[in-house]
Amino acid sequence: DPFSKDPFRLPVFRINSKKPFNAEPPIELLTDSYITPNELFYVRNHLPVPEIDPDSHRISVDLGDSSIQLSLEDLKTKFKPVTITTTIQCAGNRRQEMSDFKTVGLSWGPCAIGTARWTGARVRDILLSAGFDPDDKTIKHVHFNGFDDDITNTSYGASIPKQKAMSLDGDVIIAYKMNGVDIPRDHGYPVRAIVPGYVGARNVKWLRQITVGSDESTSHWQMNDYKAFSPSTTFETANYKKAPSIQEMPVISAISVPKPGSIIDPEDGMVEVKGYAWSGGGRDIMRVDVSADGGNTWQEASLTKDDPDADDSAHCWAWTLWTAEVPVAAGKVEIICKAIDSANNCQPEWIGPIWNLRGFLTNAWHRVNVTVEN
Ligand code: MTE
Ligand code: MO
Repeated sequence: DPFSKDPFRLPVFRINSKKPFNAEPPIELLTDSYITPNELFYVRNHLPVPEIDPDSHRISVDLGDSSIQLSLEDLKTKFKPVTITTTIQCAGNRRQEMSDFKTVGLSWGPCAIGTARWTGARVRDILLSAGFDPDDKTIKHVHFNGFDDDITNTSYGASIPKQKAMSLDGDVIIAYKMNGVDIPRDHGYPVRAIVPGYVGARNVKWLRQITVGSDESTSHWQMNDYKAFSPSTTFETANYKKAPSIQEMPVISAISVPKPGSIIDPEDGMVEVKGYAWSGGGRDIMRVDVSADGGNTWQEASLTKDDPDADDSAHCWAWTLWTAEVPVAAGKVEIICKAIDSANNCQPEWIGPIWNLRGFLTNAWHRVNVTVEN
């Protein structure tokens, strides 16, 4: 069993797949704290968790005509450490809502998302120290390869635009700490790429190699996965070559309290609703609206954000937690939330127009059905 060396996980996880391990924390715990505890951070593995000896592990930076090997010690001592607080979200978060229709993929609820403080070295600094010429116009992508292999000995890999990797405030780092401690094995021990504001899939765990190229990574996960299609595209007509890779993520929000199916005893006709909101690309959340009457009236939520002095970033990479007091009538009630980001992007009302056969990027208004007592 190639998965026999996988680490221990908390039993509270909602497991979507055991081998490889894919699990999300329960919704009622997700927004309990601004920073997601490491042991509650969702796990999305495509392959067995590799066993890596931190002393002998080397990250190979291959630039075609030159190459350097970095030990963990090199990474920690030769580059200025930076700490970046970012939310990471899987492209399949909330896929379950699309599965009324035909989709392929793990049936994620709304908790394939989490926020952590990551400490590491900037990819920009690493590439420059390896002799990379940022003005080389032939290079357009930076590739990351992991240490986790499949049966054909191909490892997990992904790439991001050079622009993002080399930008001073793109905050792409090779992290060796997650919330101040060694990164847990499930999350990439000893080192992983952190690509803030981008889809989870580019945050390559168990990093063993950084390369550059004129094209995107040829990895299966860059070429034939993590691409969205029109609602009318079928498995027969899906053209993966033509479809662009998902990179920056759209605006999303979700309700964490109350839980679907709850029976609520309101206080003075009001119910407290909580949740998260996030947008990709470093965009902040400007507003969250909550309704319990089908969208006739909306309450503005109060927002909790990251401490702006906590790290070196000029952007808002991390989520906003929110709370709203919403008037409710007795009976069956649907509570709805929607967020607006700093580019005034809003969420679509329902999943119909954004449905895609892979079930990616579910960011429609989030709806929770409850019963309100008299
Ligand atoms: N990196 C490697 N090496 N192998 C993987 O399977 N999964 C990716 C990404 N990096 C993956 C990986 C996907 S799809 C996501 S959503 C995130 O890691 C999940 O990170 P987490 O498990 O720390 O939450
Ligand atoms: Mo993912």
